[in-house]
Amino acid sequence: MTEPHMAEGCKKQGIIIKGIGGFYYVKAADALIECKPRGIFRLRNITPVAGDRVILEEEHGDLYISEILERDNVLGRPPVANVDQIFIVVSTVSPAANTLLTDKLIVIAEYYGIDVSLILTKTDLKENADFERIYRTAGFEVFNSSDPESVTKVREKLKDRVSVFEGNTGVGKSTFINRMFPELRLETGEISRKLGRGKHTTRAVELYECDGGYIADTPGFSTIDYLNVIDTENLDSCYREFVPHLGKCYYTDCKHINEAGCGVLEAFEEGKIGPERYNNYKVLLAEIDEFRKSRYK
Ligand SMILES: Nc1nc2c(ncn2[C@@H]2O[C@H](COP(=O)(O)OP(=O)(O)OP(=O)(O)O)[C@@H](O)[C@H]2O)c(=O)[nH]1
Ligand SMILES: [Mg+2]
Ligand SMILES: [Zn+2]
Repeated sequence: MTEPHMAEGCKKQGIIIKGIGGFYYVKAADALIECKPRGIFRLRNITPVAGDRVILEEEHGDLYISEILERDNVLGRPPVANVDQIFIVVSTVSPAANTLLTDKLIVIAEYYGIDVSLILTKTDLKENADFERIYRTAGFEVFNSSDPESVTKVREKLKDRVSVFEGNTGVGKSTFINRMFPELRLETGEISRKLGRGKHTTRAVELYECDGGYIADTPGFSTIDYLNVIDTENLDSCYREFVPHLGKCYYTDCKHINEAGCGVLEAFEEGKIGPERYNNYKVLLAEIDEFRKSRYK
């Protein structure tokens, strides 16, 4: 640990809550400190992000970010570091639930080994039993916003952890967080108005302290990110219901499309892997393949 008072000045450790226009807001002990990073980060092309655990050092009376502690993980656009768990929020209407987009967000979480659960919203307007079934069968916890206990159950999972809420604009991320923590009064918006402006209501990532942990409301995550993270070699291991069958394939580099002796296809034919997720896997595999070829040829 750092000494509270050192010869060259004061050092503190904290966590970046948000970054705006080159300034960072760092929560250290009970204080919220506005500061800038040392110039060395720019020289090394390193950008501190929300969720980073950092060391602050005093220089000429001001505190600067002098060190970024090793990250457990860092999610892409918008960037957040050291994420313990992800809630993917999906609405039944405006916008309608889309399993392909959902899978693109899920595979990133699976790739990094981050806990991931789903929240289905706007079920008061329309239900989507298929969506719930598809993801429960695949092994995910799916919370339904109409279930009176959903708010309590999700809130219990937030304790002492850094949790990120992601999903398409207008699905109700901020609304759901407000239901758990009304005191945050996050801005929410009418979808039609937002689409008209072409803007997200939530504009930047910000971490909020809650129950000993932090939650990040985000303006949605880019579903393009998965292309930069995942390769055709490891997509299968990001489909959790495939994992018990992966060792059974005859070919070690099996892609589970039409190969003989494929354990995944066998499980699919036996109904152990659902058709929606399996079809999405094939679409993602083709997209990744296309992307890699166009980039490396
Ligand atoms: N009927 C109904 N409306 C909801 C529900 N959740 C959210 N909404 C409405 O959907 C609109 C968008 O909600 P937001 O919470 O702003 O959505 P968001 O996901 O935070 O959107 P961005 O910040 O743009 O990413 C608002 O008008 C909400 O009132 C729900 O469960 N039921
Ligand atoms: Mg929002
Ligand atoms: Zn196979």
